[in-house]
Amino acid sequence: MNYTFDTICATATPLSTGGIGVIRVSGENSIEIVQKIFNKKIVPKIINHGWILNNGKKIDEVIVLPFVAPHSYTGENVAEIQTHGSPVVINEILNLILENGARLAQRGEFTKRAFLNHKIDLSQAEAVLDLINAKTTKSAQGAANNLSGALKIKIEEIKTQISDILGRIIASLDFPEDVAEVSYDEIIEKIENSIKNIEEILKNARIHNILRQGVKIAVAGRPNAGKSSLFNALLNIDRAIVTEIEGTTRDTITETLDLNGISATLIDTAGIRNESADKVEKIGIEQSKSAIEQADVVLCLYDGQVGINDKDREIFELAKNKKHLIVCTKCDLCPSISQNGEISISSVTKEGIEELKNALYKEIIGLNPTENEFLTNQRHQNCLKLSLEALNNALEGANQQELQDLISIDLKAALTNLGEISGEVITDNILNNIFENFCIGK
Ligand SMILES: Nc1nc2c(ncn2[C@@H]2O[C@H](COP(=O)(O)OP(=O)(O)O)[C@@H](O)[C@H]2O)c(=O)[nH]1
Ligand SMILES: [Mg+2]
Repeated sequence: MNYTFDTICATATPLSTGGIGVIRVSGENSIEIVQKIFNKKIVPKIINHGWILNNGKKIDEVIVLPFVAPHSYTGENVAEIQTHGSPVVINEILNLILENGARLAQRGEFTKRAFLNHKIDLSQAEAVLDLINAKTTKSAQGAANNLSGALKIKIEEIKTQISDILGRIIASLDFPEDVAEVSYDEIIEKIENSIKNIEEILKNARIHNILRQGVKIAVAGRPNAGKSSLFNALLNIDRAIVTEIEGTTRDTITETLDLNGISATLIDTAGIRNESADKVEKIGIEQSKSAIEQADVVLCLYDGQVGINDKDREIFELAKNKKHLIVCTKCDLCPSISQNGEISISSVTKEGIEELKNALYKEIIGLNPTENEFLTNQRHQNCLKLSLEALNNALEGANQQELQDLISIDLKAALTNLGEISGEVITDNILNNIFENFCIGK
């Protein structure tokens, strides 16, 4: 692939008022270009303090950090300018840099160059994006691990296992006189081992998808069951939504909470006012229906003072095809009601709220996440699954003592698919897809 590395620039900080603004310039001429608008000689490897000038007019007092290739984020010459955090100043300096020969960077172009210049592999480039977008500490941690190369190292390990056996098969086929045929037992053992390793990474894929994307939790139940009160108790805020504002047209309200590392969006139904009791029940069911439809997990609430009746069952029925928990509310008013291991809570005394959070976590994740430091995204998972498929074909062939020539074809396919994760085997299309999700300036 041919890439032209002209000089690009962008603001690395949001274009809004702040303490400082950072402008990044990368490419062969980056330092020269910045030199043209800086009032002192830029010395590499030190912090350069001075003024940005426009035709002799002082624009801002700044710090210029020059990085000489290959010792920079992108692997190219880079000049970073720290300005005062004014959008007007940042824009003016950016325009000066553009006038002097740079062009505006595309989304993710700095990180893309870091990848193309072999500073990082593709899984690390994606980790940069994941880290920026992480919603909880846990997903940030996973991204940071990948950034430091955890996934890359693991994939390399599996690739080495496969390459070893593939290399020996090919050698014995090419030089039958000198190299002994590899035994089928050994081929089977090595393939099984690689399969096990890939399955291990994929095992937590669902959990990682949840960590990455978050979950939606509906709070469903009859009017007065205590939904809004629980919503507030879970969020730990005192927002006056227990009684809804009259005339509101939205039928659901959402807020996000960090549920032991999962980004969970809670969905509550809006309050109903000025309606007859019958109509209130009917609207309540409709609203619960709409909240449940949007959710991945449903909390089915009933008023502990009343117990479960047919109207509750009607609502619970709506959630039967989703993950759900039955929750008995207002337990401060009726401590003895809890039945069948259901969770009893009180939004007033906060009794049972922590238990509910733990139960929710378990319900969402299915089991406690094993210590698996590899955060995989959909693209990695697809590559891993394709590789697994090829390995399973190879294993079947080996079990049937097929010609080793044929087995080697599947092993090569398995390697190619793994190579896509790190970006060894990569097309422009895949690259563009990945970097389009970045922000400008990263
Ligand atoms: N004592 C007590 N009252 C509660 C509790 N949860 C809700 N309530 C009361 O029950 C009524 C209905 O609660 P609300 O959360 O608005 O129910 P929603 O219609 O399901 O949203 C309100 O008067 C709340 O103050 C609780 O845990 N303990
Ligand atoms: Mg309510």
